[in-house]
Parts: sequence; C-alpha cells; structure tokens
Amino acid sequence: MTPPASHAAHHPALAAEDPELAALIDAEERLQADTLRLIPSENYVSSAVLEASGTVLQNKYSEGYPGRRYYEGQQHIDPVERLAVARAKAVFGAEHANVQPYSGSPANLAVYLAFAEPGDTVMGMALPMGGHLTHGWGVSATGKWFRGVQYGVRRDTGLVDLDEVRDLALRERPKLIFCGGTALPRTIDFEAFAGIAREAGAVLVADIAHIAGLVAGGAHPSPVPHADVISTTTHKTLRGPRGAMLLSREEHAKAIDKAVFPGLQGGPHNQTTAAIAVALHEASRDSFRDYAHAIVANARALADALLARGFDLVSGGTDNHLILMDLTSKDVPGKIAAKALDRAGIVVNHNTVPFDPRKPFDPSGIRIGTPSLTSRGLGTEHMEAVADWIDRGVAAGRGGDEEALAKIRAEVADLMAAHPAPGLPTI
Ligand code: DSN
Repeated sequence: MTPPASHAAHHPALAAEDPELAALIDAEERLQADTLRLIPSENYVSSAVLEASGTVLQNKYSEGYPGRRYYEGQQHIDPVERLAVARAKAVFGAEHANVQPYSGSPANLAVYLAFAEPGDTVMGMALPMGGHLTHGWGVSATGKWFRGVQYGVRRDTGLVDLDEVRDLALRERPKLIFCGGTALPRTIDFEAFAGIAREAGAVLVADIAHIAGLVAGGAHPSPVPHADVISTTTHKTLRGPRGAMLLSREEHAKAIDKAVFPGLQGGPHNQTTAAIAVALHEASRDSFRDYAHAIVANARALADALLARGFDLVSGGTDNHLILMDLTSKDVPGKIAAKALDRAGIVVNHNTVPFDPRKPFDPSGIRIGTPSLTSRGLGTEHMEAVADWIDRGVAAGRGGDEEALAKIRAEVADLMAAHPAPGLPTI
C-alpha cells in the first residue's frame, strides 16, 4: 500500500513500513499544529532536539558514567554525556549534574534513595494544593514507603505560608523537604525554604521541573545557591526531550550518581542525553532569555485579561508560566470546561484547586500556561484573543453550544496557521 503523500514526506521509512502508525503520528502533528496548546507542562521542541532524540544513539548500552562504563564502544557516547553534563552545569551554574534520570519521577526517587531510608519522614506540598505525587503523596511509592507530611497554601491568599512550613518542619523533622510542584503560579522563595531546611536538619530538594526554562533564562530566581539538590525534567519550559536531570553541590555528587545508577536505573537513554545537550545549547543563547521572559509576560497579560472577564485565579494571578483557574464562580466543573475547550481547539487540563470540594478526577479548576504559545511567537498582543476564546469556550461548554465551540476552533486554527510551531512540518 502506498502511504499518503504527507506521511511519506514526514517519515518516509516509517510510512512505508507501518502506514497505520505513521498516520497516527501525522494526525498528532496536525493536531499540535492546529490547536492552541495551553497545558503548562508541554511545549514544542526544536527540529534539532527532535533530530537528536531520533538517532542511532538509542542503539547503545552505556551503564555507568563517562570513563567508567560496563560496556565497550563508548567512544562517542562518553563525549555526548560529558557535553550534556558540562552544559547543564554552565546553564544553571551548578557544581554537579546527572543527566541520566529517565524522567521527573525517577529523578525524585533517586533523591530519596540518596538521602533517606524507608519509613523516614519526608515533607512536600500536598498534591491537591499544587505539589507533585513524588513529594510524599499517599498514593505514590514515596508516600507508601516514606512517611509523608504535607504543607499547602493559605485559604485566604492561595499562597504558601512559610511560617506554617517552618512550624511543620520543626515539629516533624523530615529528612527531605521538597519545594516546587505542578500547579504553582507564584515565585518560589528558595532562600526561605533553605533556611527552614537548615533549621530542621533536612535536605532541601527544589523540584523545578515546571520552571527550569524560566530559571535558565533568568525569568525566575535560581535555587542553585540555596537548595542541596535540584530536580528537573527537561521537557517543560526548558524545551528539551522527555528526560530529567539532578543538579547539586559537589558534596552530594557521589550519593546522587550512585542512587541514579546502579541504585535505581540501568542504561541511560543516550538519544535523550544527546537531545538534552542540544536543548541546553539552545537554552544558553540570549534568544532563550528572551523566550523565558516572554513566557512570563504572556502569562501575566493572559491572567489580567482573564481577571477582566470575571475569572477567579488561584492566588489572584501569576508570576510565572502558569495560571490555575477556579471555575466554581462560572458554574461549570473543570472537566466539562476542559473537554469543551478541547473541542474548540484549546488544549488544557482539568485540575484541582486548593481546598477543592470536588474529586481529583472531576475537580473545580483548569490549569493553563504559556510556554507552547510563546514558542510559536505569540506575544502579549494576542492574550486578549486567547482570554476571549477561553471565556467563550467555557460559556459554550456550560451551555452545550457546539456551534460556538466550532466557531472558536476555526478562529484558533487561523491564528495558529499564521504562527507555525517549532519542530513541526509545515506541509
Ligand atoms: N505531569 C506533570 C505536569 O503536567 O505538571 C507533572 O509531573
């Protein structure tokens, strides 16, 4: 069977070998091109990152670290990993970098392995308050194998109350304190967390998965001078492949490396390591600083435009790339709104809001962000239109107005066509 022309052009070998699968990838490319992608943990990687992650490096096993491997034939793999490590250290100003964790959850698990014993107390932000599963939340291995104690945000401000965090830390004396999370619209005070961790005798882990690109680009303060360990994925605002890194001071290098391999993982994914190196090269450019600041400017403009339309935003706005919207006052559950917006070509995720009376799988809010639209070159001048589409989409979702959703979808597709996404074929 001859594959359709577009599949053959984008993935010729794949289209010839497996047209069914090629068609699915082609459809995903089309979807990513045509829609306004607002999930704050997603992005568009460059063609260079995509190319590096689809190379023969994936054919190679490299258990160990550069110069200390358990397999021969590392002539080119060692320099790839050394390059990624050197670039990670340079971009973030860190003394040590491990680029092997497969993703954010394994990276965080390696931190537990390096610094804690099963049954120890660990402290993190509660998942429904904006934290992450791996910060000691009950359903995660980290909450089952460790004793998780959790802090949240204040009901009146939607902000982390550092006095409460300090009281909890001094009472519970955790081995690890995590700061950072998945639904935090405000600046993280790493220095204050470090002071609390010092007082409590805990290791401070800054999970900057969401904001790594903002930190790299100088649009969010860096945890490097303050945190003992920094954990991050590489595929969110940092705009790299799906992977992760652990950064630390030299004193923790051995413990972290041992925990990642052989403690937790086998062979690193060398094609991902290479793509991380490319992403870090891109992140070292002045243009990436502009990108990081533009993400924040867009999020602030979008938050203002949503507030002007009567939306209730957790903490009243944003300092970073992310906006958490409580739709209770709009009388529509988050999931219904998210699904309606999806039909309108606007991709978001439903999300709990702090003190949510609804269930996590059917919560009160939606979570949006600006990394992807900023990668397409949209600026603050476009945020009124984006807010207007969200407003009309949420109203149409509440009223079941499919015609209105289809109209928004066409308008969105027009704007997207004028702003091609990095890494996507233009035919
Ligand atoms: N799944 C990520 C996010 O969307 O924030 C966190 O792990």
